[in-house]
Amino acid sequence: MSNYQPRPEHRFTFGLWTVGNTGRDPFGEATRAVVNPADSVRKLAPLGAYGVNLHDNDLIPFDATPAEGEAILKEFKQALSDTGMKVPMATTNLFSQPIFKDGAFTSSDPKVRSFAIHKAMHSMDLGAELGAETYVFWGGREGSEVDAAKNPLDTLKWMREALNFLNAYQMDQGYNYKLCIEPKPNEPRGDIYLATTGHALAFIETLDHPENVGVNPEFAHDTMAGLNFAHNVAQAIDAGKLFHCDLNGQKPGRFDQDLRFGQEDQKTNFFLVKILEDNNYQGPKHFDAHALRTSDADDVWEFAKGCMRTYLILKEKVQQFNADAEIQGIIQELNGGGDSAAAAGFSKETAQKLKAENFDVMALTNRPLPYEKLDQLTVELLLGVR
Ligand code: GLT
Ligand code: MN
Ligand code: MN
Repeated sequence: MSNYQPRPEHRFTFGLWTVGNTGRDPFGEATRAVVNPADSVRKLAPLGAYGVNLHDNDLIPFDATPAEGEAILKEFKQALSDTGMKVPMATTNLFSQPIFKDGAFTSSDPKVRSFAIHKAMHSMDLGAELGAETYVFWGGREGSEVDAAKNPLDTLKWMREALNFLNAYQMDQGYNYKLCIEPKPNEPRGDIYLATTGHALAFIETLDHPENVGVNPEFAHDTMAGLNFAHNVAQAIDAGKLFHCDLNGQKPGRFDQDLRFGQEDQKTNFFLVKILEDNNYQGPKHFDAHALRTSDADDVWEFAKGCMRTYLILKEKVQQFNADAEIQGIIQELNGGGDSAAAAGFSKETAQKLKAENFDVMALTNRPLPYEKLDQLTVELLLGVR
């Protein structure tokens, strides 16, 4: 079996909204037909995916009657049990309906905020029924264009109230969800609150149960903010907060493209896969992307295969990088110097000793840093000539 054959143990997942994307954008209508969620499950399973994720309304339309909802759920559950596919993550659509045009948890209307929490509780029930273990909060409409309209400190308070309430609800129900905040800097709002992974990490510590809340960072979102996604993922791992990860492609300075994983910037993606693999990240690798608007229904499955295959190719490159004697020799030479005086912690004695120490500043300044050589070796490895 080829090294690039996806298997369920790789824990690759796709949102129903990703392979089900119809190609609609702000300037044009759909270019593909609506996909039945049960069909997406049956298509993804033989490709080697582990599962699908969903918003409440990806599966059960907002205006479905209870009887219609039941029938859809039955068909979907049948597809899951026939294929062995899982639903590891669920989330709430708090952005499509016009009632959320000025935010859900951060609407200035308390009734809208209450409705958003009501909708999220029902959606948590649905996710739990399907076996989801992670519950994501992407605040797509939680933002502003007119800063005179609301106090951003109020919006943080409202967001905190909602997340505390919903976490208490799910604990009370015995659902055992891990909650994740998914940050994004803008789009569809001019500015979205909790704009980046770092913002979310800081906010989580203000919640009632920070231990139960982590992040679901997305490559495209932090890249839109001009940030280094691999660095942000590292910070989430360091904080013990990488509960889930959204992988896709994005060019900086563009609209939210949600491109196939690895379509752009293979070097950053290589270091992202390296961070995940070297740190034994065990959560789902969720491709939150969609096929290009130009794709037909068949090409959508090429898109899905491509996301998983590129991840596995980069994983193999990581193994090659970690085993490359020349590359590892340079890294060892650069980083093998041991600890600084700070590593053992502060004491009056060590501080005094350090203050009295004489440093050979010229020698330290002139230590060789062969970064050109190291980066070229990395590039050659990635380009397949090494
Ligand atoms: C939407 C968004 C994604 C979020 C999804 C979860 S929906 O497609 O662009 O990044 O992960 O709500
Ligand atoms: Mn996105
Ligand atoms: Mn996402």
